[in-house]
Amino acid sequence: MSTATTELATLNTTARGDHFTPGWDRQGNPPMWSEPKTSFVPYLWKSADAYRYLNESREVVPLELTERRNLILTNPAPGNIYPSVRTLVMAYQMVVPGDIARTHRHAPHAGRVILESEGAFTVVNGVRIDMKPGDILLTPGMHWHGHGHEGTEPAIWVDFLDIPLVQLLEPMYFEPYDDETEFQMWETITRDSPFVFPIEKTHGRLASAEIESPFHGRRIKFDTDLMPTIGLYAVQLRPGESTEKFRTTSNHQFVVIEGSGVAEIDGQEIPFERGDAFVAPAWKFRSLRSDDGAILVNISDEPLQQYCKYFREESAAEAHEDTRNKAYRVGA
Ligand code: GTQ
Ligand code: FE2
Repeated sequence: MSTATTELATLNTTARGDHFTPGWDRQGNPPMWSEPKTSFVPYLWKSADAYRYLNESREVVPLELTERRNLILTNPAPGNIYPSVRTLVMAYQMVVPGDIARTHRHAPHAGRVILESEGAFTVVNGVRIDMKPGDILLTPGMHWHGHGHEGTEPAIWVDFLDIPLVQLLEPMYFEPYDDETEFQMWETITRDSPFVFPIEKTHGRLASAEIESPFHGRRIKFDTDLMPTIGLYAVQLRPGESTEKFRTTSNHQFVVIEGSGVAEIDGQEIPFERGDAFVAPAWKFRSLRSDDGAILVNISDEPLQQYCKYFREESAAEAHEDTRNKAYRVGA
C-alpha cells in the first residue's frame, strides 16, 4: 500500500473510532436515494384466518395472560417484527361477551373498523359508543378508552394505530386508568360524537360522492383533526368500477367493510372480500377494481406527508417522463 492509502485507511479507522463517519467512506450506506424505496411489501390478511386464530385463542389464552386478544398484522418485509406499513400498524381484535379490555390511554392515535359487533362498545373519555359493523371509531392519543361487551357473540374489529411513527419520534406514553377501577364507566351513551363515523352516515355520504380523481375513485375523507398523523377515508367501487394505476409516496392500509374486488399492487393481484385487510406500501403502483361493488376503509399517512411537504403521486404514464421535467402532483 502506498503511504497515502495507508494514511487514508488510518484516518477512516481513527475517525470512526471517535464516532465520525467519513462522508467519503460510507461503506454502501447512502443517506439519500433517487426515488422512494421501501422494504415493505403488498400483503393481504384474510379475515377467515384471523377469525379462526382468534376463536382458537379463546380455548388456550385466558384474558389474564394477555393485555388484549389481538393479532397484529406484521408486514412480511425482511427483518420486520411489528408494523403493517412503515408508519402504521393494524390488528384484528376480539372481545368476547363478558370480557373487558381495561381502560388505558397512550400517546399513539388509534381507531378501529368494526366487522362483527352486536352489543360491544368502547368508552372514550367517559362517553360510551356502541359499535355496529361498518362503523369507524376513533380513540385519539391520550384519550382514555376501554372496550366492553353486553351481547352474546364475540365482537371483532380491526384496530389501526400510528405506533410505529411514535416509536420513531419517541414521545411514547402508556398509562392504565386506575389499579382498583380497571374500567372507566360511562356518563353518557351516544352515536353522535367526533369519535364515531356510523356506517349509515358513511353510506349517505358515499351515495352522493363524486369520483375524486382517477387514482382514488369515489373517496370520502373523515375528520381526523384530533389525530392528524392518520388519514382516514372510505373508498367505494360501484359494480364494474376501477381506479387508474398510480403510485404515491404515502403508505396505505385497507379494510374491506362491504363486497369484494381485486387490488393490483406492484404487479400482484390481491383478491379481497369483506373483513380482509391489505396494505399498499409507498411508491408501489396500484389500482383497485370490483365486479360486484365494494366499500373499503383506507387508513394512510397521506395528510402527514402532505403537511411535511413530502407527498407526491403520479400515474404510470407520468412515471416515464424525465424526472427533471416532471410537474409532480402534490395533491390538495
Ligand atoms: O384497543 O386500545 O390493537 O391500545 C393495540 C393497542 C388495540 C386498543 C391494539 C391498543 C388497542
Ligand atoms: Fe389502546
